[in-house]
Amino acid sequence: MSKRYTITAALPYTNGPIHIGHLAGVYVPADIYSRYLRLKGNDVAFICGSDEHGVAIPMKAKKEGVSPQEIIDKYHGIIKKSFADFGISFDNYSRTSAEIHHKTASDFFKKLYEEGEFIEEVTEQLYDDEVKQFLADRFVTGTCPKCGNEEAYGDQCEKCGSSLNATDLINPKSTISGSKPILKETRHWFLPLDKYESFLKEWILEGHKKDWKPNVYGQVKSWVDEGLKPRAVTRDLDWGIPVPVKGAEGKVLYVWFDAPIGYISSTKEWADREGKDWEPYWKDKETQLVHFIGKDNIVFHCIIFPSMLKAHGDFILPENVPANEFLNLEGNKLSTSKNWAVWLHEYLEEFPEKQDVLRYVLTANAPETKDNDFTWKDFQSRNNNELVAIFGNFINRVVVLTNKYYEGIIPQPGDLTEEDRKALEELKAFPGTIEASLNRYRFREASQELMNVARLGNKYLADAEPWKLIKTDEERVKTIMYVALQIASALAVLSEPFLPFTASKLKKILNQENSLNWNDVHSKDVLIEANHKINKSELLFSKIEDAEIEKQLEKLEATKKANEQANKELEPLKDTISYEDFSKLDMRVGTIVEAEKMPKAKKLLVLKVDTGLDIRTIVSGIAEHFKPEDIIGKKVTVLANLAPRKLRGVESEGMILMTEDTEGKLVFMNPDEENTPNGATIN
Ligand code: B3M
Ligand code: ZN
Repeated sequence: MSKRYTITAALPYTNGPIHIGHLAGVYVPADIYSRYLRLKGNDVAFICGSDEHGVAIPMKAKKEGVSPQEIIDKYHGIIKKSFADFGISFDNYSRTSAEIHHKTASDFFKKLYEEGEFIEEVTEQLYDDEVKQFLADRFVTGTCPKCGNEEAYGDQCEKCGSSLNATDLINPKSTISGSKPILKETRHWFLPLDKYESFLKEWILEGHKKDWKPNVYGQVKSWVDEGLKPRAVTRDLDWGIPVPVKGAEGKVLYVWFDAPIGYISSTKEWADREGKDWEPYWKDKETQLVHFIGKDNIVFHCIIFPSMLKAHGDFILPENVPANEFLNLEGNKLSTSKNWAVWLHEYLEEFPEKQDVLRYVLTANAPETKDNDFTWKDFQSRNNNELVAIFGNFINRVVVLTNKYYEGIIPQPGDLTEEDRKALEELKAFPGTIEASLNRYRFREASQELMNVARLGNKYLADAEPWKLIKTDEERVKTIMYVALQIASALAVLSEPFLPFTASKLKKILNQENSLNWNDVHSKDVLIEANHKINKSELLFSKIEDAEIEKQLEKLEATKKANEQANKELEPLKDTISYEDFSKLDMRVGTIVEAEKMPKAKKLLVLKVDTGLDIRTIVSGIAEHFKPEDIIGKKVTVLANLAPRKLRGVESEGMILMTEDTEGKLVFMNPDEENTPNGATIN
């Protein structure tokens, strides 16, 4: 029976591009689910958009020295393109800066305001007196009162997932000026979450004990058990949706108030465009609403947004919120600021047309029940040993043999043997098996069941050995190839949610582009008919070589080094000296005129340096960083009155001044090449 579904995927903040963690945690599973539901003939609205409000945006703008509008335009474009490139099949991808969203969110607030659902209160909030600004959310960090994490934000601790008020933080610190905030009075509107405790208990804790994921259920339970507090839904900020109430000038809606309403506005935008009615997707009790999110968003989707929906009264509540845990990369937490990530736009440059490989690996290893690790080795081996060796190999054999024996025309089968029947029966069971996993949001399991369809095909062919039989029993081979082609055709349908690019290629190869849906694989005896002509073989997957993986690992290694360098503690300041002390140093501009390696010393070069006063010998420990021939002619700074000393028997008469770059490589403190003559002093 066809049902109506509204599937939402968390709205990404437009303060940076997206990486594999986003894809694995939210967008790939949401996409698999939506594609699967459509293939089952359901009515699906798969909804997303950019989250363009909140403190994250002006903060990023400040960092890049541009306006918030430029930031959201830039990243909205990049993110939207990444989703399209990876085949994330949103029915609509909107943005919260859209007019329709401002109006929808504003109306939502007004209704709650008019119905007296908010508490209006003047309270003391954190204020940065240096920059004259109230501090909330990411404008303030401090120690989490629940878990002790010293980098908790003013609205949430990302370590323990707690939802916080800025004033809960211990030792708060402004992220704008670094100063310690003072308390200052300001008027705000609060949603009294405590009023919704019994509703949440009944709806989630009693109603969804069995069907919600334990991580989601557990988080909700611990918050509700601790007792909920009123939560401010407005902010003193100049970026966001203005609070639509008299006397609220200069205030905007809290980003987590407006963002989830973005799901509704995006649905409206889609319906307007498609000539549909948006309301059943959000108001009809028969509609199944499912939110795909990461674990740090659980409180907002399971407590705050449902309380808002409940207060409003017109809307349905989510049927499920299958939040995922986090993905790590090579053992470390993914991090935008540390550049510890595989960025989607970069991946596609390095692995063009391998979107499905990444989709598959992220699904097969999805962080469903615990945090998981993405490694490039695993990526390579899943590609080479599963996609190439199992899926690709089966299809290739079937297609090549059909072309070779029958010029691509599917042969008429003879009587089916016991083995044939068994294989076809097993095949018919797969939609049900995969479905059972998908319906429980077990995408890893589902992806392995899909691979089992290809395994079934490989085993069938390996047992039947048509390539041998062709010499002795041509009639039997016709039946074998016919059966194998049924399996190939089923794969083209069942793989579509997981590997959409591959499925479409495969359908082209089978010359079967728009015919079958999910249930047909179970109910039809014939998926692809005798006498139908298929096309030539094309490679679905290709092997990934060690060198490609090495390259990725080296890239990460370089990132790690750069981070270490950036984090390196600066050397503490030395004791104060007088000007007299300083004036004792005789530093001069010089030019390296000769350079050679010191025999049997790895680190030392013997240099001849023209100091303007003389040409002298200086032994310098830079041999691991420079080749002698590359530095001849180089302008350098020389400490010329350093007492001479012998190094490996060579008297060194001075010192070349050096520093280190961000990667730890030595660099010369070299003066302007052209306009500083040798012998010029440095004061
Ligand atoms: N913008 C995503 C995040 O926490 C946040 C989701 C909003 S969903 C309504 O990165
Ligand atoms: Zn915490």
